[in-house]
Amino acid sequence: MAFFRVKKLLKTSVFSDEELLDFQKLTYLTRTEIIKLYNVFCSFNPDMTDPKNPVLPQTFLLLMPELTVNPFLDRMMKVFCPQMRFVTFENFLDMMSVFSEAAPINVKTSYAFRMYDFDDDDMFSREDIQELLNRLKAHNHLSQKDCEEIINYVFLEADLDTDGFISYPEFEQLITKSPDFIHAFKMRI
Ligand SMILES: [Ca+2]
Ligand SMILES: [Ca+2]
Repeated sequence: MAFFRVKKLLKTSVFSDEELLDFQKLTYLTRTEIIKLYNVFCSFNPDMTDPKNPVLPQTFLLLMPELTVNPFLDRMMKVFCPQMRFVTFENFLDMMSVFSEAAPINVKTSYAFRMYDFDDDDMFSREDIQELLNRLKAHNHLSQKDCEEIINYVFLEADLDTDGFISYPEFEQLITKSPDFIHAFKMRI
């Protein structure tokens, strides 16, 4: 199922061709996707004080079909909406760009690292992986023993310098070995 079912006209008079081109350069989205996402964003009645960059309360993300049940929604908000309580259209485009089919693996990997580094210390600890698994547990029925085995396996595979943490370069290496992980980092527009 497509992320949005919007049948509005794929037109906007808000942006000039040049501005749309700028958005295309700054994202991995096509012109059509950008206009479609703008129409979706506006359909939630945002604050249009600046019509080129409307603003919605962050709770708007909860209304999106693929996000309501996402166990990492708080982390997505943290990473993509740094001003916290609000989501601007530009924040929304950045987020949808990273989750788009066209975003390269290295970009997805970098955002995945930020999202799953729960204590924001730029390293994956055993606690970060435990938190990741806790959030997935509800879906996968993992026991604590399963979690410990997974954590041990991840560290055996990824912690190349055996310092007890997975650094970003180690995470990148892990992703090249297990590209499936990053497939979850996708949403249809
Ligand atoms: Ca961490
Ligand atoms: Ca390490």
